[in-house]
Amino acid sequence: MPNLTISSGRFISFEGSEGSGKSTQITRLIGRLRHAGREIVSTREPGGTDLGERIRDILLHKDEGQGMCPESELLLFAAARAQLVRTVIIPALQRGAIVISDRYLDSSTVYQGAARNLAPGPVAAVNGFAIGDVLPHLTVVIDVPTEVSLARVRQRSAGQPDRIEREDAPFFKKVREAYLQLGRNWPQRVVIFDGTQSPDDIENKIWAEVQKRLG
Ligand code: T5A
Repeated sequence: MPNLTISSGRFISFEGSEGSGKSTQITRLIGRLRHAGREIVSTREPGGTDLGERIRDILLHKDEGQGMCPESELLLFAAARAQLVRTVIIPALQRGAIVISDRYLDSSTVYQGAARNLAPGPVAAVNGFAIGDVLPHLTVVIDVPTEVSLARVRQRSAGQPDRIEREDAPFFKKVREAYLQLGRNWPQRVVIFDGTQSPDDIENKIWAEVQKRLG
């Protein structure tokens, strides 16, 4: 949990495979929270700062990112995260805002750890160095079968997938399994939602969980 000096705010991260419906649900949750009169800071990973957006470009789109080794990939995601935590997330939590992040440390645990097969110890150490003690109060994982995820991405990317979207189905099956495992390992923080339900149903379930857990 975030430390005492920033405990007045609330921090929610969204996780899940490509196309699982994170952005859709983040937009809906923000609408509900704004209606309730709270300051909302919405951000994404990799990105959310000038530096982070440059790193995002290298990680996902630029030619320089082709052939990147998993270790470099882990460290670049962590560099973007470290900047985001210190310049955006901590100040917002200190103001008492609700921070909503589209992906956070769990993405590195799952993509670079489980799917790229980097050892859990170093991945956790790098994650810890990047975030300090700023853990989300609630992590929403939206789970969809890999075939659904890939079909949605194919439809959206229209033949121009980014570097990670070009990975094969076994890679994304590992991603899905690792998220489900996170839900089993960290039930106090990580809640899994069935992303094959209608957007309205998922929205209502997430809202109920947010109210229950964050008050
Ligand atoms: N990454 C990231 C790492 O490897 N390590 C890290 O540490 C971090 C931080 C980031 C990439 O970087 C990797 C993971 C990723 O590969 P990104 O561009 O930010 O990628 O994209 P994603 O996070 O993958 O998000 P997407 O935009 O692909 O998907 P969303 O946000 O999950 O899905 P959304 O809401 O855009 O919906 C996708 C489509 O599905 C429909 C929507 O209308 C849309 O068309 N949809 C539904 N359809 C039916 N039923 C529902 N319930 C639906 N909900 C949405």
